[in-house]
Amino acid sequence: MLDIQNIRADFPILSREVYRRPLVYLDNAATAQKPRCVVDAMTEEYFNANANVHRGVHFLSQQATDLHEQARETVRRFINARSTAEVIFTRGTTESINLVASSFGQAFMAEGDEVIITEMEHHSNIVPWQLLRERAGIKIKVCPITDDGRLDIEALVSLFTSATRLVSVTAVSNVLGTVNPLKEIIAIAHAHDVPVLVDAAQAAAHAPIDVQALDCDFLALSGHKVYGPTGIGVLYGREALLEQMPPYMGGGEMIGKVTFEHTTYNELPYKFEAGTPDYIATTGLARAIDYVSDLGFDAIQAHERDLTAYALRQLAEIPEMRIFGPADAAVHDPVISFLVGQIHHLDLGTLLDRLGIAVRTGHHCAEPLMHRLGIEGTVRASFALYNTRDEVDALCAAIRRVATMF
Ligand code: C6P
Repeated sequence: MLDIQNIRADFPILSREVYRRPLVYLDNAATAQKPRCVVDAMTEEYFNANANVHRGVHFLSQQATDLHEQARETVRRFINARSTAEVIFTRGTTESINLVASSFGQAFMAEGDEVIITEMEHHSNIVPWQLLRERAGIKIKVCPITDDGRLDIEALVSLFTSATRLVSVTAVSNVLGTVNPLKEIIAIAHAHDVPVLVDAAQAAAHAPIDVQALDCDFLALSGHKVYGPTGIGVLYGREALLEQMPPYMGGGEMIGKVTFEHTTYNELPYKFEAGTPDYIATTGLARAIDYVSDLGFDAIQAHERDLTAYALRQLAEIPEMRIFGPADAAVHDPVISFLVGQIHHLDLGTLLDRLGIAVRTGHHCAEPLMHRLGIEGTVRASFALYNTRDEVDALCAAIRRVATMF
């Protein structure tokens, strides 16, 4: 069991007020709040060990490099990659997917080749493939979802052709909360000799990731959604594939030897890490991973599942409530999208904010999914390990109060 009150004390922002009301922060799918230890680790490095990494022979540079590479090892353990060569630091999930679209696309995709994505993808897993389509003439195939917000696996199977080169799928929908059956999807793709990229942006804070057990070929995540700093993310890639892919960006760090005529590239993972990395953020990310790992995913999942099931039940009792996504809490991460009667999502979100409740409104960077659902947007409440049933109650009471105004 998590000791939530103690945990909340680790997150100073949770005790602030907005509009003279206690903050109820339910926008964790957009970004999670940070425990003090993450910010402290970064401050400590800035004040005591700040120097550029991989470049200097001096003491501080060695120390900063050690911290940076230890962080890589922490990430490796967190996702169970075989080697740190498979752990590339990026700015976040968006950059990780762009890296694959660009570099994998250049190495393995030509005109007429196909990538399969799904109807529930975030724009970050749609637009990079459209850019590749413009550049290289690839085709994008879209796996539909069922009416209750799950992937239509039969339809997915029928999308494979001899031209399919990659499946790129989210682990968890940032709108519907749907937890996708990744192992099944990956097994289907591999049966066609097609690699799979997993967008784990919404998954990483809620369940353990094991890239070897999943057998995925690429996996992208963002530090800021796992209680870590902004501006840092990870791309896991299978070494054999990464070896065959060209660099994404050119510059310092990613090179072996440079002449005006020719440049050789650094070994993995540095081949994909041009320029000074955000080594302070990697320290923060490692500390966040330690924090989550110390609490343990068993306890985190038990708490968040309870919260999700409770929230689904309580919300469903509100008159004219429409919840999108699976009703089954077992395949539902703590992300709940809803609409109430004819109230516009923006109005509802704005009035909830005035009552101290932070939720997200709009299309959630998933416009094609909104089209599929036949709506413009939703209100989205998303929970983290520090949220409580009392906060769910506060949300429901506030929704009821707003509904009476309309
Ligand atoms: N979703 C949300 O409020 P970045 O911005 O690179 O850290 O993550 C992009 C991203 C990719 N995939 C999924 C499934 C996501 O949910 C996100 C980020 C946030 O839903 C911000 S739009």
